[in-house]
Amino acid sequence: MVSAAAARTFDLVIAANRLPVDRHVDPDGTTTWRTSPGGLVTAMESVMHEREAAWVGWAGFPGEAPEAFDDGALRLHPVPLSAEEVTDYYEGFSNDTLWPLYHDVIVPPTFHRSWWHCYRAVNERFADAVAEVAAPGATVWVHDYQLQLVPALLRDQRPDLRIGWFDHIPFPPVELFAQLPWRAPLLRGLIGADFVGFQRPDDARNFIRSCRSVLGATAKGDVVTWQGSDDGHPGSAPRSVRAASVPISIDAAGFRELADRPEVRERAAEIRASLGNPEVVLLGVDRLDYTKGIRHRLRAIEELLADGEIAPPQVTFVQVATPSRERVEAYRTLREQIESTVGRINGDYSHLGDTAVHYLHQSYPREEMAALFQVADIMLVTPLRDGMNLVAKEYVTARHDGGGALVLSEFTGAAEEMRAAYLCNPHDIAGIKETILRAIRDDPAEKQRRMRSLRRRVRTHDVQAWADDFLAALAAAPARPRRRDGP
Ligand code: ADQ
Repeated sequence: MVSAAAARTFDLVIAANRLPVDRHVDPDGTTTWRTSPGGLVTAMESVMHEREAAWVGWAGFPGEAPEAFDDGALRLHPVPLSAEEVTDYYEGFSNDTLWPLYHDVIVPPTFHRSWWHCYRAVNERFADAVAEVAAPGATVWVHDYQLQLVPALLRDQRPDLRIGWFDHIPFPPVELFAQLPWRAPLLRGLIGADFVGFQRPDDARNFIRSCRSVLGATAKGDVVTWQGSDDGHPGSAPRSVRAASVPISIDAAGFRELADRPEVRERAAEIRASLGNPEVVLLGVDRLDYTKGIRHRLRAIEELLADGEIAPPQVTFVQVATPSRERVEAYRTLREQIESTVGRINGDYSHLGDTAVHYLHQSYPREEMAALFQVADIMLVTPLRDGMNLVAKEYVTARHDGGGALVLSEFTGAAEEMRAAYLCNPHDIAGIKETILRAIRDDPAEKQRRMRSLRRRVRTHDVQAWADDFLAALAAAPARPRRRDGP
């Protein structure tokens, strides 16, 4: 169902689970929309300027969707979700089936047929909404695991469109993907695209192997060809799709400028003083998610305290854990585990005025995040599995003073590019401990050399480059784009 206001059509259409704005209702009942902070919005702004573009997504609250409206040059098309759909499509199939399955089954995925039916219905609604607003021959960029059926559903209605899909999270090895009862329709959904982009080359390879093994498709290089099917289901026509890695990044210039502001530097000094001016501040910043390895990290910190290798007030650990998906059981359990572990560690190793672990379960403005990064002598980014991890890129960018050190899990997309970090296996507690100590004790010149190299990488591969590379690959697909350094 699309409102009459949707009669305008656009050459570029973005489809993502969420719109790039959040609704705020003031006490007097007036509604305002504020741009949500985040890399995707910035990246899209940079590709959408000078182009008429529309963004199709959920407005973030259940029930009837508002009419389409303009946000600057961007036309926003809210897609409605009922409360039941939020539970079944979003919290259920997206976050309790696909999310754990695509992150190495760190917790067991839940399979419910009713969730799948709902996921399909919501994907159909998104495809219909995009079909309404896309101009003839338009480019459509679909984002992420919540909308994997959209490419084929859209292709069936609108064969004239150029359709791309980008996967922000890992794509699992076929041995895990094959567990999914709906593996075939999901892949058929994706191969409706002309180009599918992934964070790492391994993710693209996993996708190609799944297409071969599950659908019997053939692959030549990074192009998958499927002969189609006569079963009449969505996405039955023969297709060729190219799959390659296009790693996402941050708005490096913007974040550097933010971190350089006098008020941010002053705030950093204030935070350091409030921690008692320790010699070494260790920092973790993550959404409170079981993929982020927070429990393993705390275990390593607890053992370092027990071994007497680190102790407050000289060394202190700050863990920022952003509230996340609190209606999903696995996330509630994780929060309890983490908070009881932090309580135990502080009970055993803190003294009055000297806290071993500072734990903050809150969201902060960008300025505060930049100040925190500047305080961190050692940044701990140790997910068990992560599509990319933008925190690692934000950290090195914020430390343009030349200081700091990054401890980075091998199982992040970021590790593929950020080889100069102190890499570790996040499952290996002894290994994390050793890597943290090495990062603390290494020669300052060696640390600076590593940080310089990391900053250069992020500066030259920023979010603008990511968006440009994706769109160039989409325009040329299934051939490779004519760029030397493109995906
Ligand atoms: P996420 O899993 O959300 O993203 P990440 O890439 O680290 O993970 O991005 C988190 C963002 O939230 C960062 O910009 C960070 O600064 C911000 N943030 C974290 N804690 C915050 C807090 N307390 N207050 C305010 N801001 C906070 C998914 C995938 C990743 C992939 C991204 C982008 O899981 O692997 O890198 O999408 O593709």
